[in-house]
Amino acid sequence: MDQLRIKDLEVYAYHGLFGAEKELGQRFVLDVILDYDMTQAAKTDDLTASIHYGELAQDLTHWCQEGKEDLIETLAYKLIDRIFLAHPLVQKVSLEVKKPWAPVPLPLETCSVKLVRQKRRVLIGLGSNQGDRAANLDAALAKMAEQHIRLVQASGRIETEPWGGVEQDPFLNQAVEVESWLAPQDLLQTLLAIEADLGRVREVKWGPRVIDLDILYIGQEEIYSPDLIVPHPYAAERAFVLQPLLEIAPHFVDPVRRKSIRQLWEAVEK
Ligand code: PH2
Ligand code: MG
Ligand code: MG
Repeated sequence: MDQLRIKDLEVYAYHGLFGAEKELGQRFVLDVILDYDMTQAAKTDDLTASIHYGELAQDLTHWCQEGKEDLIETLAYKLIDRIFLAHPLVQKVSLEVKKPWAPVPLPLETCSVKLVRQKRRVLIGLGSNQGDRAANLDAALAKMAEQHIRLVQASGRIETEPWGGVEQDPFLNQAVEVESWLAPQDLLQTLLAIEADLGRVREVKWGPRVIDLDILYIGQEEIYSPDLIVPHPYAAERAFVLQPLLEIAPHFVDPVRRKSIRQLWEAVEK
């Protein structure tokens, strides 16, 4: 992908764990690389189709001087967030924050952290079978939008019989495609926090719930970790997942089963 880079922008700011750092301030040096397609700007010679590096440098300077974080990790994370919000065409941000005057009494050149975040397309399954189900799905989508999760497509909502053997009320299910720069674990934690916010308590496995937000697919990525498995391990066995997915992503190919949503839907028990 094409890249815009601002190398070693120096900013005087007040981040640090120690009181003296927050009072006296020190030098911070930013090395930022933005990935986005520059074809349109190059062919039209039009800056509005690209990003003005002078303005970006000004913005980074202001954003860096706005707060006082303990950690350069926090500073980098917040700066990346600001960049993605300000420039929707950016697909990936790599940001190194260096602190050459870090309070370490040893002969080093600089201490730094580098964070890299990229936008991903994610398919999420929503379900509710307690309370006002439609209002619960609405509230979950509204909260996702507040949390760096941009809605791209939404299926209609369908009423489904409970799957999994627990006797309970019928569900309202939906699937959405979203775009987010949150790393997969961060996205999972964000969705779990939204579930908790909406009053979900975890009692019975596969039991009744106010809201359930499941990561079904993250592009073609495969993740096997103790708290997150992607693609969702039961996606292919659940008509209540596949039917709404069929509406928004019929040709999406499950990277593990190597079948399209349409093929999975045709094979699932209904
Ligand atoms: N979710 C479950 C268990 N069973 N059945 C339906 N119909 N819809 C669901 O969303 C659902 C379920 C666990 O997440
Ligand atoms: Mg679920
Ligand atoms: Mg779940």
